[in-house]
Amino acid sequence: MSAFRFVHAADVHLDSPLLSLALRNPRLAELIGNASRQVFVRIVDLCLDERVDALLLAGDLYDGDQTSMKTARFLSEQLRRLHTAGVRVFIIRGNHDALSKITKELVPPDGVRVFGGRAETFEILRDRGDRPIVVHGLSFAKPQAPEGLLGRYRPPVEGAINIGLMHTSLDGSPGHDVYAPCSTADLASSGFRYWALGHIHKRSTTEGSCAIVMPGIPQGRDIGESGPKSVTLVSVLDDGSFSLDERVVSMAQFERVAVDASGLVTWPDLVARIEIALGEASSRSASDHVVARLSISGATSLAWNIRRDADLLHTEAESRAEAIGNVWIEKLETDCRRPTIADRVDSADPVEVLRRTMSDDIVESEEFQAEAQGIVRDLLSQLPPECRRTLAPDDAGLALLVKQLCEEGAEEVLARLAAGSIDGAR
Ligand SMILES: [Mn+2]
Repeated sequence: MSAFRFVHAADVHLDSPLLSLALRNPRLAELIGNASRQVFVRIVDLCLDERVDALLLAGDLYDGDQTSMKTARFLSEQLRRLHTAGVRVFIIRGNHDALSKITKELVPPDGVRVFGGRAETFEILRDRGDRPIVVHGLSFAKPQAPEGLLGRYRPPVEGAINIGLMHTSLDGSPGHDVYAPCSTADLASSGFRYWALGHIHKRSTTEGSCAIVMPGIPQGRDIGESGPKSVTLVSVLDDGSFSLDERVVSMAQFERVAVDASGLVTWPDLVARIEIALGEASSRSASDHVVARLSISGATSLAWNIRRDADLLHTEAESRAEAIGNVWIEKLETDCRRPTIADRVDSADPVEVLRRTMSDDIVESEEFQAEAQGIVRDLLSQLPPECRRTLAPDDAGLALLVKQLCEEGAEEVLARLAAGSIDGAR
């Protein structure tokens, strides 16, 4: 009895454009820009190293319209490596690479099966006496798939181990478009042994008499796709028993890195604390690179320096990240405040007195509010209507906007005044 082994991946989104405007660092943009290809090479390497029988790709292999001949050529080269090693490839198309969308494609080598817009089955020839393996698949014909697809699949083949590929948003999550909706309960009772799913970029697995696996995107593209990313190495025995092995393949992982600046009084101490946090994120990382979104918070007398010199701190963080190696700063967010009276700061501090005067006496007054609202109204009238509606949808929205702008303005003024007086602390 020999095991049938395969790798299941989905949502590779080859050569997808960079989503994050924060990737302004050209070297970081290059790293993330090439990562989808490098990760696909890793997936192929994994198939060859593990000598698997097949690779299953459950949709959105291409990102869509941007697909160029270079992408097609790259993919063709990689598929050929698998073909040469005798690894079969099963591909379905998802909403990004629906059959109607991808026209510039090279003829795949033998052994690569791209399922069409009608459900098909494919039996894998095995040694005598081995239980048959039947692979089922169905591609998105068009980018939209509002109806569930499960009913269109062929029934499971009796006596065989049935494996299905499906691109689906499952039960869906609020606020997201629905693609081929389907419940895990329906999949579990379908008589299939393994469902190789794609579409949702976050990994999830359900094990039991039917294994339902959503491997997630193998390489995150922005902070919304944070953490290590993986594919699944599956081994199935003739008695139907399965083993699922998550294999991290991501080149770079996005991570939120929090730095608590509470109590810090000198700039070098702050930089040192940032370096420690980045070093820890790097040691925790399962990928080669960490792309960090630094978030600095807490009550510190450096709050105003941080606010005024955020660009300098960003550069400091980048330089520390570079010293650690394979660590990048995607963005630096700061939400620090000066220690308040409760934190035992001298309430006679003139800057503190000025802050209270601005926030309690001036900004709160009706005359000031009326005048500020007039200025903001004038500015808004010069913006396109859609911007106006987003910024201030109604009178209450306008009042809120003015309040926020005043608070930020007051903090800016104070930051400049206060940081000037304690620059010596750096
Ligand atoms: Mn999709």
